[in-house]
Amino acid sequence: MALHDITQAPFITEICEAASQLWSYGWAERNGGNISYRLPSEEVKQYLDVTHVKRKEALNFTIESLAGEIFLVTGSGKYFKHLHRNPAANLALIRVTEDGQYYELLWGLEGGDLPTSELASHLECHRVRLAQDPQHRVILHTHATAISAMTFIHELEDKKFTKTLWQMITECLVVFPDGVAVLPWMVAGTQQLGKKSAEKMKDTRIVIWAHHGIMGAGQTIDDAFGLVETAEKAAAIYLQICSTRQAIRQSITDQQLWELADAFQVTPREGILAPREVGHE
Ligand code: 2HA
Ligand code: ZN
Repeated sequence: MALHDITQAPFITEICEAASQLWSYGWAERNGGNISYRLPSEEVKQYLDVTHVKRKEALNFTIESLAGEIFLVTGSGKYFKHLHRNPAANLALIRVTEDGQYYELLWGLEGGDLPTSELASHLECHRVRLAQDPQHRVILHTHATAISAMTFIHELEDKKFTKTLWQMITECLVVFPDGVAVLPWMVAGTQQLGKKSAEKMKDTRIVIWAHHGIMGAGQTIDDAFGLVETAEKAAAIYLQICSTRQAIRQSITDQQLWELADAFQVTPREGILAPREVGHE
């Protein structure tokens, strides 16, 4: 079977478009941010001889449950604003080996560079999200401005942070009823950050890294991006309210959030809203 031109593959176009958008939002300064996209091997086979391995590198951790999985990932040190100009230099298609200790480079990184510095976080989060949702495909990390700013003034506690976001715009509870998780500051690119993020991703698809950025998980790039955009919008509103130095006079009440959850048939993460008022069941 003749192979199609991989640079025209929808998965390449999608990741390049997302990177350009993240940059245009101001959330991907310099080489900030990284994306990984799990691809079924049948899809990749239309563009590539997947038996041909360009190089094999140690992961420095073991992740057996992802054995054989193929990921399209952004390269370490690569600028999102330039990704679309040369996908073969800026992206990598990697496959986790059967023992879960190495990755095989199938395509990309033509300059000899490495996959994203946050590979440990990405793979750990994929492992956890996949266990929750077999349709899971994407982990997206970006330096979302308002969310990062909010981590300087808001308590870094999952439930409180979630509730504040839910109260900012109606959309939040509907888009992320599972809430957000927040991690204290940690060194970027470490396995510790990966492990802690993955622990949080058992219960939520959004993990905020204090004074750094945000991670979103989704079934598609749009899905992960949409989560991040929605949380970021709410954070921007929160900051604008704070900057007025006025006391909040009214906001969406817990009872109203329950009504919203009913209307959109979502289940708010437990322990965040006060119990429903009697008579409003
Ligand atoms: O530079 O965003 O977290 C890439 C990053 C590291
Ligand atoms: Zn980052």
